[in-house]
Amino acid sequence: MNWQSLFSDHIGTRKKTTEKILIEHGFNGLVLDGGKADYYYEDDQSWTYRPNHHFSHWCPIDAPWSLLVFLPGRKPILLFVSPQDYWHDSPELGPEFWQEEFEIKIVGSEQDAWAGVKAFTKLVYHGSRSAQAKDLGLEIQPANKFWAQLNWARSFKTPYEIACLQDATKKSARGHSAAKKTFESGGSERDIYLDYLNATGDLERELPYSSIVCLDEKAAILHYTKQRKAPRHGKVLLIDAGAQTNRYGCDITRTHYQKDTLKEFKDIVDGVDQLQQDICALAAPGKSMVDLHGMAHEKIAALLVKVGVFKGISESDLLAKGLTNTFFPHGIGHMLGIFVHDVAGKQRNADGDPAPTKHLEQDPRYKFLRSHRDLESGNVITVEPGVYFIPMLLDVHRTGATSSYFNWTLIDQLVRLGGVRIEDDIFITDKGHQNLTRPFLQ
Ligand SMILES: [Mn+2]
Repeated sequence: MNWQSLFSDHIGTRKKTTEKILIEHGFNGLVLDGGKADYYYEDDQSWTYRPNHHFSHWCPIDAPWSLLVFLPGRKPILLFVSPQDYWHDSPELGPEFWQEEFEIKIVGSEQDAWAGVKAFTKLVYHGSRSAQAKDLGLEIQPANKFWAQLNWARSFKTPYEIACLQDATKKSARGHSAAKKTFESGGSERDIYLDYLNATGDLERELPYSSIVCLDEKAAILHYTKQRKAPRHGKVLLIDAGAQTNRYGCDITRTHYQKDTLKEFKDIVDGVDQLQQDICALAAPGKSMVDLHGMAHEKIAALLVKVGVFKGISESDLLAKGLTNTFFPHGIGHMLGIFVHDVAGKQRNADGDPAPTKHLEQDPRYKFLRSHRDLESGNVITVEPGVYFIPMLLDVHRTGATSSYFNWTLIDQLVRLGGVRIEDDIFITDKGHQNLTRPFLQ
């Protein structure tokens, strides 16, 4: 992998795109804040640092308190804060592949970094230290369109960004394989998670998002993050865990079962795995996230009828009555990149006009769909259908007009097994798509 040339092209694209946006809005330059290394309230212990997202789009390292200044026609300037301090290790510039693209100025303090932007005028600032930025005369509230345009640019990935996601996926795939083994040998959620981390070689603070490791009924809690020490010997494992490279994170979910798990549940896991791949196969320019989401509901309706969760009702009636929402209450996927739920998912265009599908936010089936975008070459999305047995959502149907369609005897057994989700990351290309996950993890 030639990171240096990939990164050089990536920065070339950033400069070109950003220059155009700055000129359109009458700014001379952009200041991206590396982010704060903040403390817990009244404590001398700090939060896990994470750089600001637009900073990470330009610069792959952790650089608390640092500032990146881009002035069109020049190399971007990195005012890198590296204080003299024998209590803490100072931030480091890290790998060399990116450094040639910047004019790097090492400064001793936050104040010195701010002083480094004083000489310039008409700069726009992105970051959370708006008071300091305002004092220096930086613009902190440009037109909404300005941020929309920067965010939109994030959804067209460069080859460098794809290489980062692939590298992250390789690590995460090692973790997922280890997690499966630990589950099969009867490990607890905690055992499984520690083995996941160990196999990736990364620390928890280096992961892109809080890992979801669920045995059995906990798989029905969409964002369950307890990682219990007990019980062991689960019948089902749902693990949603990623890894990062240069601050780009993959987002992968797998669901595994033991040989003696209830047959209907195993059929649902295999069925979701199949329909997930069928939906991935449709991902291409010209399709939209709304299409893929609708398709998932249709396929889930068919699966639930086939397995016998529903009885005496056709697939089309199931959909018409909104009954698949009970079992698949989230969206088919989202934009992926620096944020796990990346920016611009609901933009229709670069200027940030809302998608014409905005009305779908009122429709229970589409309410939690995080992106309504028409897919274009360069986008990276997740495809993550699921089927869950969530007591809170099922209980609504125990009485009333629709109750007789539900096979409660079976459902009560399935509730103990939680749910299923299968998630891959998909890169949309001119010709269709490339699955970024499956080459490394089945
Ligand atoms: Mn996801």
